[in-house]
This record gives sequence, C-alpha cells and structure tokens, in this order.
Amino acid sequence: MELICHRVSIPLKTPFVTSFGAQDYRVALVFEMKHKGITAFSEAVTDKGPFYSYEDNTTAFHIIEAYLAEHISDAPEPSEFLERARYVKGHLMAKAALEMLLWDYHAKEEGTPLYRYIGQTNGKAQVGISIGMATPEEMRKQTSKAVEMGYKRIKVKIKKGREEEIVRNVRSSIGDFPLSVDANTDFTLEDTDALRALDKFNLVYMEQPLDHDDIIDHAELAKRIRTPICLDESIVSTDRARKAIQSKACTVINIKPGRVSGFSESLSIAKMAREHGIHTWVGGMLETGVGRAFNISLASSAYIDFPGDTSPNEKYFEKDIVKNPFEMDDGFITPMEGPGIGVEIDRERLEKVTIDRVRLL
Ligand code: OSB
Ligand code: MG
Repeated sequence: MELICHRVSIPLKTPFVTSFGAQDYRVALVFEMKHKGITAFSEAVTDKGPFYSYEDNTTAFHIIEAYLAEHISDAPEPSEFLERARYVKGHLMAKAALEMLLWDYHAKEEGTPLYRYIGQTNGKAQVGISIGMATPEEMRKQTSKAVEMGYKRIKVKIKKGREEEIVRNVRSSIGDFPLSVDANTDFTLEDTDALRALDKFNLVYMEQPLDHDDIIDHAELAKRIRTPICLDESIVSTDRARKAIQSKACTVINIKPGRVSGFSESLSIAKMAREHGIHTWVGGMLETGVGRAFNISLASSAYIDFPGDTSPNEKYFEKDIVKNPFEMDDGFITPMEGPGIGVEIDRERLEKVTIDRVRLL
C-alpha cells in the first residue's frame, strides 16, 4: 500500500466571494492510494482556513497522518474504515477524504463506475450554479449568462446588509428563473425582518442563514418566514439530519460528501430525507476535478432530486489537474464511464500546481 497526500494550489478564474471571505485560489489536499495494482484518488474539501467550518487543511492533514491513515492500510470497505475511525471525534472532512478514497478503490476493483457502484442512479446529474458576490453589474452579467448556458438553478451568495439589494438586482436580471440564496451563517434570529423581506422574491430556498451548528433557531426562523430553508453547514450526519427534519428546521438539504464523512453517510442522509419528503441536492466546495467527480457521481443518484452546485470544471479553473473535464449538456452532466470516479490525472499539471507531497503509508 502506498498513500500520498499532494497539497495543490490552483488559481480560480475569478475570486469567489462569500459572507465568510474571498477566495482566489483553491488549496486542496489530493490523496492518491496505490494498492494491488489499483490507483485511487480523493480530495479533502477543507481549504486554507477554518471559515466555512472549523476544519482546515492543516487540521485535516494532522488528523489523517496521526490517527486515520493507518486504518486504510489493508483497503477496507468504507463502512469498516468509519467503524475503525469512530474513536476520533468529529473531523468529518478528514474522515471523508479517506472514506471516499476507499469508494473509488472498491469501485475500481469491481471495474464499475462509481455512480453505478453506489446503487440506483438517474445516469446523469441536474446542474445548478453557485455565484459569489460581486458588483451589481457583474452579478447581472453572470446570472443571465448562467440562464443562457442552460443551468437549472442559480444560487447567489448573500451577506447581512446586502441581501435585499443583491436579490432584487439578480431577480430583475433573470425574471422568474429558479433562484436561491446562500448566507453561509451570516445572520441571527434578530435579523428575522431582513430575512422575511426576501419572501417577496419567491426563492426556491434560503441556504444556511444562521449559525453553522444550529438547528433550533432555524426551526424558529422557518415558522417566521415563507421562504423554505435549506441546511448546509448544520447537517454533518444522518442523525443531525433526522433532528433537523423532526424539528422542522429545513425542508431542503445540501449534501456535500466531503462534509459528512463521505459517501456512506451522504447516501444514508439522502435516503432518509427522501422518505420524509425532504429535498436533497449535492453541494460543492470549489473542488478540483477529483472532488468534482465524486460530487457528480453522487448527484446522479436516484435519491437526489434538486440540481446541485456541480458546475463543469471550466467554471472554476483555466486548467484543472484532470485530463477529462466534465461538460454540461442541456443542464445535465453525465458521470465518467471509466471505473471508479473515472478521471484521468494530468500528471504534468499536478506536478506544476503541487506545493508539497507527503507519503503517509
Ligand atoms: O456554502 O455551498 C457553500 C464554496 C465554498 C464553500 C462553501 C460553499 C461554496 C459554494 C460553491 O457555494 C459551490 C461550488 O460551486 O463548488
Ligand atoms: Mg452553502
């Protein structure tokens, strides 16, 4: 067994601005595992700093190196790895990176594309776009271009104090096209009036308005406003999703496999949500082609019913680390047909963007 962590830094085409800051590079941990003639890949969704959640690249690397890597040395099934890793509390993004590496490995071992390996599939993913904050002119331009390109839903980032101006501007640019907003935890219940003022824009949902680990206040907010609530940061497990659904804190869930300890938990959240009539979609974290391939495989699952934040690679990077980027056709992306995630690593490009590389096993 060989396990390598490549830390890469790739410039984004345009800086991505959210309520928690502006990002102009994607700094990612890409994992490569070689075992019994099979090479598997995965990517941690962490980035440079703990701004989306408390994990970042440094904590994820530390947890993986010190506590997790040894548990994949015999390439166990993903569920077996999670069982072995249960003694490590939290650090779900670190766990997800290795859990997904094992899904790619086992799908490749079977010679099956990951999107089929995980079970019932629609065969393709419905695609939406996540657009960062920018000047009003720029946001009008980007959102109307997204409609023309065939995206099935547009989400725009908002922050406290700019929410109404942003939504009014974008609404007037795209008419009644499906639109959502993502606050990335910028508000509190004291901002109820400001959030209620968005009701008139007929949003498909409002994503994570309140604190990153909150359920109770979201349930209260849901009673006070008409816009449906979608939870992202707050949903870290099936158990947390169950609590959110029971307390009526949300009617939509953004599933990011990299946030919830991987594919096993993602599928379990999606199945439970569908049983309760809760909508699900697959989010993104500006992943390279490696993480993107996982997201698109999951987004094509029959248990996912809403368009995700899974744009083609070219939205993010001039040149990705994969040779076979995704293309969008009529608002859909088809997962790769090769075994596992099906991406071919561009070794020359990977070499160029690598900051450092550590062999862990
Ligand atoms: O909250 O969904 C989010 C990007 C980085 C961190 C958090 C989020 C996002 C996005 C972009 O919205 C989704 C993507 O296009 O990858
Ligand atoms: Mg979000």
